[in-house]
Amino acid sequence: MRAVFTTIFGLAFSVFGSAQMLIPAPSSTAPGHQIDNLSFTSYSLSDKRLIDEVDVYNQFRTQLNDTPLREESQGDNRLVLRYDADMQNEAYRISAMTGNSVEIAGGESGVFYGLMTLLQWQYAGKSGQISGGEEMHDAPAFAWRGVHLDVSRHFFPISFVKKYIDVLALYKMNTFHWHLTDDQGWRIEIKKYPLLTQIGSSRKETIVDKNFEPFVGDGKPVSGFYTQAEIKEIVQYASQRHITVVPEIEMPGHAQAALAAYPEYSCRKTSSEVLTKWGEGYDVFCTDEKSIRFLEDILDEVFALFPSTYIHIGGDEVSKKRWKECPVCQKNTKDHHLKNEEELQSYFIRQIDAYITQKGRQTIGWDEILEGGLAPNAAVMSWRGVEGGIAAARLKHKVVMSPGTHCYFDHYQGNPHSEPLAIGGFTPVEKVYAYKPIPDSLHGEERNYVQGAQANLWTEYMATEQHVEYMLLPRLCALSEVLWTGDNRPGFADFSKRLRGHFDFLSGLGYHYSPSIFDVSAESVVQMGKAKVDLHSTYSDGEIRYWFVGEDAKGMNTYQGKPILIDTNGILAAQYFENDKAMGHIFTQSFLIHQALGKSITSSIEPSPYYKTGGLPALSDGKAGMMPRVSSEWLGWSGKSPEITIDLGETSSCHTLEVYTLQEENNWIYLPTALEVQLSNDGKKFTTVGSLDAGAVANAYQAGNPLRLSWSDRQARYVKLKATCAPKISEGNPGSGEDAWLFLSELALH
Ligand code: TNX
Repeated sequence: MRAVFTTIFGLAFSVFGSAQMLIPAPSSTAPGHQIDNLSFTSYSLSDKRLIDEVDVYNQFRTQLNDTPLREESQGDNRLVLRYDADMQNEAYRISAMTGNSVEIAGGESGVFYGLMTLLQWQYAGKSGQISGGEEMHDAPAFAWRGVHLDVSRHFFPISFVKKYIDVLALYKMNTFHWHLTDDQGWRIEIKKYPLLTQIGSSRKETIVDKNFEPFVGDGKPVSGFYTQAEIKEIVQYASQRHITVVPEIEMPGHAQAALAAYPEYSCRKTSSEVLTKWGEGYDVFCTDEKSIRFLEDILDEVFALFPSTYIHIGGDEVSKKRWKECPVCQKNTKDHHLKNEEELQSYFIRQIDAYITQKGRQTIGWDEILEGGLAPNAAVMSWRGVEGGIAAARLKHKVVMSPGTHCYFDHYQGNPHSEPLAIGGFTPVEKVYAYKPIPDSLHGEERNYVQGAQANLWTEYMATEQHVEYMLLPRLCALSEVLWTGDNRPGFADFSKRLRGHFDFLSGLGYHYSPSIFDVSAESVVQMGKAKVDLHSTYSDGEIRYWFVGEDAKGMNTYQGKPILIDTNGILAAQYFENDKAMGHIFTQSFLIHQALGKSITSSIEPSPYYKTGGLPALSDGKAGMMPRVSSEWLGWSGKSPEITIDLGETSSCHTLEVYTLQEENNWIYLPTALEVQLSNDGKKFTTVGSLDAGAVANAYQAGNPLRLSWSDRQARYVKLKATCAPKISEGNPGSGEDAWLFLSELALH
């Protein structure tokens, strides 16, 4: 009966129409015995231990308002589960049997994954019940299929941690990285050091949005931690779902909550407070013996709670400020012939690594642990890009990839103008799907060191459970296919079709998700003084509707696939609809129609390569930067004052230049300290017609609105703007001593 297996590309899916719904896509299927429907009433087990698997499966059935299966050793419509000793741990096979019964055979974890497949097969289809007709053979591409959760920045109760683990299991992830400690809160009970939670788990308030300077707090004290009993419960819960919980205890940095409780393990021995704003504190663990022993004691309790081989010890973003001033740390540096604080960090981590190794476990840390020399047994989690991972693999150390570019689920997943506030970045589901965990620059043996990848959910900007789910889903689905199906995955177009059935499936299970995949995107070009806009949506079953904000009389139009012509200032809005139901967020883009639209622009100084998407033409493309800032809409100059010239191509009359600029001092972006407009007919001799000094700029600036320079009507072919960048950032401000940035998005001439 076992026919020739085909890879996912050559499947006869259309014949049976079942595996279409599965995420991650199975590695191979072959036509099998046909069954008429997948509505089982009973199960039978070849091994008593499999009852754990059935319990989880039944729990999902109950949540989906279906009745749990009961045990029955014979009969039709039966689910037969058995271990197959010849199969790899995570592999499974599903085959149809006579009498509408189905058998799942698999390795130790494989049977469970087979059940998760079956569950999707039964409930993630559009119409509920689907008939199956394939024999499926499935196994993962990668061993580390991870998702992390930061419970320090915002605390989440164990009920939510369980719900989170459930959805990881549904998508066959096998590692839950629990970020339990950080500057903003210590969340794990340690019996030997009760103050860690008595003091370290509470902070007096939390920063509101991004109000760093001046600081705005919400004035609300918060606290929360997990007792050891609760932690055991979670470890057990995860294990029943074939998920390993990897605990993270941050050291030597990100330790301010711990040091608020036990300042004797800091360099200055003075008490600091649990941090109330995001970012990292200066207070880190001292490198003295006493502090190392303290951490070893903590690790002893961690070993007892978590059976995981890997223990994550953080190691990221360690401020070296205190170590530089600390006599003990400086003595350590000298005594151990260390060159600098990076080597001192390595000295610290090596001792912890030795302890973890001695206890039969393995260290994993963020890629900073490479600095100053990698500890002998440590694995590396590469987050600052993939370079750390590449370096570690070349040193023959195991690696988990988690680069910010593809794996940071705290980044925006749609247009920031319509998404809830996030830390920044842009990581839509399509980008996650495109991720390749093994970098091309690794060859042969080196490639085997890459264990897999992991999504990170840092919760600075996720205060609620719903918001965490929104950031996780559906990006989790994409990452699960990257890691499970690997290079055999069938592509984003196919994935996005399968994903459709999962939205209702996830809602049915009570999860929130981001609908950003339904959002409309736009591309525009300028032609003959007008903007021509094309709209696009991922799905095409429904239609895109568009309208102009504030012009209700025009009402909604259905986009017909032909460019929309815009010849007056306005805000274009668009949204994707299916059966009259709005699906994604509303897309908006403000268009400015003016005399310099599409005209050639030159600058005495090119914008910085970091902020020049679209290049100088972006200054005359009709698109003003909107709030919050999206990098692609702005050009930036660092510490430089450009002279920008617009060539209108012919002499024409003008009277106003509107300059779209930006003030975001937290991000080192300052208003220009002077603006001057000059006109010319020949491009050589320029006459000044308007200017604003620093005071006038500051007075006139309103976020989202332009600065206006006007003069009485003049004929000119060339219009020059001289923009003076602010001086170096002054003391006491973020980025003090660094060059200030000047940002421009549009120069609108009238
Ligand atoms: C960097 S990723 C951090 C975290 C922050 C995160 C925000 C890493 C190892 N450290 O402390 O929460 O950026 O994206």
